[in-house]
Amino acid sequence: MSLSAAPVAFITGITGQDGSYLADFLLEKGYVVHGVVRRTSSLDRSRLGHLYTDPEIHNRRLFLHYADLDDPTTLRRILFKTAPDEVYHLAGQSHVGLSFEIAESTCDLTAMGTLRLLEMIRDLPKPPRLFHASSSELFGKPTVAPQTEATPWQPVSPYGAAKAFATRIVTIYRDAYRLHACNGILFNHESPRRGENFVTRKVCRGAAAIKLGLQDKLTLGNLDALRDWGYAPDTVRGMWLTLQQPEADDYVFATGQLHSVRDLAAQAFAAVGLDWEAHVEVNAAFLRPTEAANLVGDPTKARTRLGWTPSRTFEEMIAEMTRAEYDALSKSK
Ligand code: NAP
Ligand code: G4F
Repeated sequence: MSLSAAPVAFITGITGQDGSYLADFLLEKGYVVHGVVRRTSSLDRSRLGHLYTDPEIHNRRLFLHYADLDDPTTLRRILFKTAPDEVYHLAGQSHVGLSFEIAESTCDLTAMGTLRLLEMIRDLPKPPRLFHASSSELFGKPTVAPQTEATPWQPVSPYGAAKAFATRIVTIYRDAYRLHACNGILFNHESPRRGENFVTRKVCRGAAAIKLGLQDKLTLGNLDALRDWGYAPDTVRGMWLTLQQPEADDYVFATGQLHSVRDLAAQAFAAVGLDWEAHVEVNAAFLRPTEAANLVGDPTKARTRLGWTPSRTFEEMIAEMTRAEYDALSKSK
């Protein structure tokens, strides 16, 4: 495909777990990819390192632009200049626990940031299709399980409330202005590229570090918490499938399987031949003021309409993540 005929994607949050996998996926499909990066004091963008260092890709098919979700004039200019066919809106403060500590900025970026982006898209001469990364945190403590696209929302965190606003405003703009705007209601999804302060990565890294003698104990919060943990590369495939449909719509992406933090610890420690109970301790500092519960998704709509299915089991994914941590820590030892 010649570059001028290639579809153009625009990703907010390209340096994150999902953004980096989505960039890999879209480049593989022949897209030209534009990503938004924030100016920080460090140039370390390790999740994109393999793309950055490839001269066939960086600045030829992958372009990074400085902007921030709270800097609409810059974002607007880049959107006009790049004229994307598809926008994937993934940027935001994504840590639920931290949203209680930095509530205002979390809500501003996630809720108002999405509204501002919709306003920009609405003004473009040819409005692109939009995918918004919504969350199972919308549901809070639902009374029905599993949750579908029709399950009522009752968020219990600042993060969840902000995602509820963002999700609803996407639907409103779809109906009011006929934008091809879609929500993916994403249940937890993990990978070796997950942020280090999310529980799966923290546990896999802790197990590997203890095995290598680099750490004695692993300190966690609520061991009874249950989550529907899927695999991030599967989720980004779902994002792309969502935008290829003729009609804009919302889809749940989930595995339908629940596991506890206890199961997670048992699985990760077993992957390095250790007994988790000998090494894990609980500290109330990691408990949250209120905690979502009973979050398990029903991906029937995504399966039947998009042909989307998960490619990994929870056990396979945790084994892969623990192996990746073990290999990385062994090299740095
Ligand atoms: P992540 O790894 O935390 O990545 C978040 C991305 O947002 C990073 O690229 C980050 O940039 C960027 N960002 C944060 N604040 C920004 C700002 N003010 N301006 C511009 N960019 C900003 O999150 P993820 O796991 O990839 O998740 C992607 C999206 O899906 C998020 O919106 C998250 O809330 C949502 N989601 C995720 C899950 C999940 O299980 N992973 C489930 C449901 C929904 P820096 O690299 O500079 O920090
Ligand atoms: O890994 P977590 O921090 O993920 P959480 O809160 O479910 O949020 C993630 O998934 C959401 C989808 O529902 C996304 F919208 C959101 O952006 C993010 O990606 O915590 C998972 C569970 C929680 O119940 C938490 O209380 O693990 C429990 N937990 C127990 N000990 C811990 C810890 N969580 C963290 N981060 N650290 C702990 O030490």
